[in-house]
Amino acid sequence: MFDKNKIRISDDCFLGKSFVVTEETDSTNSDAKRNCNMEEGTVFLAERQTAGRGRSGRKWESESGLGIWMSILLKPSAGTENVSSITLVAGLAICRVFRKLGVDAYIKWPNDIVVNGKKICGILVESLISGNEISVVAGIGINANHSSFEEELKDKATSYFIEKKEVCNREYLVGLLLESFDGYYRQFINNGFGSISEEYKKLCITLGKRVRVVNADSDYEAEAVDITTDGELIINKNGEKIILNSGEVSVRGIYGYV
Ligand code: BT5
Repeated sequence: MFDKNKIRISDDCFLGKSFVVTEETDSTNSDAKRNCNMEEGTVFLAERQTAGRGRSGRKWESESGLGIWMSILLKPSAGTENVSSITLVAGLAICRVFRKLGVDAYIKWPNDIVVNGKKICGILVESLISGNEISVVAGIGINANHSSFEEELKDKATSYFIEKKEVCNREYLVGLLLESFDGYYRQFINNGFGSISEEYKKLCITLGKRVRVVNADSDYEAEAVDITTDGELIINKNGEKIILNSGEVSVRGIYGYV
């Protein structure tokens, strides 16, 4: 079982002031939403999610004991229009931690971390408003110690264990993630996404790629060319410049998953 007492974070890290760890839950994002009256920075972790969620109602496979299924409760005072950038802030923070540990990670805009063309981590940011307070839940799913995946995921998912060929110390990784997220999140709150967008772009594997853009009422190919200072993706569709907000679309690779 995940041991919260083994998580090491510095005193000035405002994330992870308290932890709620459960053996089984439907979704840690739902746990965080149900407990949005708790203090900012509370972290919800579960060994197993029975209804782990991806974006747009997709399912997130959350096998018992093998992953880091975690949600962080945030209470930004910034307007709701900034909420979608938090997905990107989390992605950058996570990508940096993997790289620090020697895992060759990149960000697939907006919410995936990929290694060798496969997904090691997905991020689901959700928000809710109660009274005049906005709560944002940053849900992070990391495949830590999977040695294989079921048929449906085996071509597009990977894990820390598969990539590094060593067991992932999940408590250690959670500590690093919270420290990293804390730093980038503060920068974002104080100076906006523009202050970290150049760093994001360097690690964004989507840029320069031909992508398929899929949303509720369209499906087309385009070239991913840039990221705005608000974290939107700029694409070129046959000479037409289109700006995509992360909440609206799914961007897929033409040749494989990335
Ligand atoms: C995501 O959605 O990638 C967001 C995943 C967020 C999961 C965390 S876990 C803690 C918190 N609690 C929750 O309930 N959720 C968050 P999306 O981009 O829509 O990707 C979903 C797709 O990823 C699925 O349709 C599968 O193809 C694939 N997938 C599902 N489980 C996966 C896994 N464990 N590893 C890699 N890919 C997976």
